[in-house]
Amino acid sequence: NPTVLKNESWKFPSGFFWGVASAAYQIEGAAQAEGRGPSVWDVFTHRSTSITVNNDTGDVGCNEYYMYKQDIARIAALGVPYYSFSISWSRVFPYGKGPVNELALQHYDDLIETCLQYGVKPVVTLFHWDLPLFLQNEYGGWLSEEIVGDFVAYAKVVFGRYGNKVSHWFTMNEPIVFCDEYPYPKNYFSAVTIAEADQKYFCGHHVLLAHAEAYRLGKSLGLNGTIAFKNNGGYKIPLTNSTDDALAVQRAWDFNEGWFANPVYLNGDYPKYLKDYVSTLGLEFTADQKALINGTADLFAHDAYTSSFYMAPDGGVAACLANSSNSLYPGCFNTTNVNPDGWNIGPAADIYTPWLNQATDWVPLFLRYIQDTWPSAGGIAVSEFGWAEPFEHLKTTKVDILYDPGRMMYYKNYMEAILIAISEGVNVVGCLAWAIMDNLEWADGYLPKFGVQYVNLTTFERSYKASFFTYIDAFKVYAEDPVVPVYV
Ligand code: PNW
Repeated sequence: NPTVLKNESWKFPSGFFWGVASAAYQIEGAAQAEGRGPSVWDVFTHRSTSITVNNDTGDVGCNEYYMYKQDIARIAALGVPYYSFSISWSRVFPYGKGPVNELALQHYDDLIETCLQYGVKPVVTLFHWDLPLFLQNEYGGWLSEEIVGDFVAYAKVVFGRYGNKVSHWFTMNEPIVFCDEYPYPKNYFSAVTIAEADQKYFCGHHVLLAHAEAYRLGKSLGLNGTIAFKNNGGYKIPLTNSTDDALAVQRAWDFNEGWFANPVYLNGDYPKYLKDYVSTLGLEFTADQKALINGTADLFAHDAYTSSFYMAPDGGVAACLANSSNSLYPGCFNTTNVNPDGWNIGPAADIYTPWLNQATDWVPLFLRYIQDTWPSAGGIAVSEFGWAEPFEHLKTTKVDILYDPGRMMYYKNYMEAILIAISEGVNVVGCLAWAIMDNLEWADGYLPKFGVQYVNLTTFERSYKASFFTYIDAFKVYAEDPVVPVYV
């Protein structure tokens, strides 16, 4: 029985917010509908040398743009209380800025009203990677500080329109991912004069300023929902107890989570090891900018899928730092999923998703690390977690597809891990399972399956997978609040 946990007195406290998540480009489709402008992802998926698996695109996606009423009804019928989705910037502003597209705003009006009608609280992300193409072409997108004003103008329209109907706002999804790959998707947009390896740090700098300005705007408008951004990354376990591995682990935190978390949660500034490097690029915040950025999140939202071992590069950290042509420079840390005895850190996910292992044993330590390192009065939300079932993309019969024991195990163990963390005093306030349904997994196309629902990409019929019930059962058994199915 997947819902029997270790200690039945453990509880998700009253008010714990939980649900399922999606992102606009991955599910909406309707790429040409109702005045939507192109985003960088439309170009990427349509280029002649497309890098997406099978030349897959988001043109039609899961057809969610036309099926959202059914999608909301389907989750409400299981008692899911929160739905996290993103708004497409290039629907609202087809050119990224300038004229507002009223049809797009009406679409999201109805999406949000439908949620509320079904008792499902909307959780909204403003930017989940689908940058309006016009802004990339005009000034290099996130590489230019010009984007700060355009992002805030977009935030102003969305905040103004949907205001207090949204319980939790996220400004950005995973800047580590989209800046790391900048210009995301990589190797397409010829960019400016900044060395390719350094572009991500310029992106990150402008993300922090844009996030902070949007947060301050939201507060000045008196929004009653929380505002934060979605950070991401796995737990980092030293491969050995050597001092060089310990140093490499700290460098890895600084170059990943700390890149965005230190400025927002600690002091408005970059963490030490990252700062050493980015200051050589002239990326330093003024005193006013530090004051602007510091404290601009109401909770710590982390997309916390997995864990990995981290270690010093071959030859050691110091030698790597002395050699800027080392492939691991400037981070100078390395990572592996296999420990020195040859054991994998946990079962591997789909072969298209090599960064993901089922390593839920570390989740309580991970959540404690976040709480101790970047304290947030609003607690921690696991804003995404999920599993790409091995070989699920090869299944052909519906019976096989809907039985997903790997994902059932992942959610069962993960929910147990959150309960352990809560029982040990970590303030975990919510979690959002990725994803509401199988969808476009970016450059990997529709092959990896992260959904708790299957989507037939020909008929667009949706079907619940077994793991969806495992996830919900955790709340039926262990939540102080009842799970209430809603039918309208
Ligand atoms: C997230 N990693 O991306 C994104 O927010 C989703 O859009 C995506 O579909 C989902 O996870 C599954 O991939 C990540 O390398 C990409 O650790 C990479 C990593 C984590 C999350």
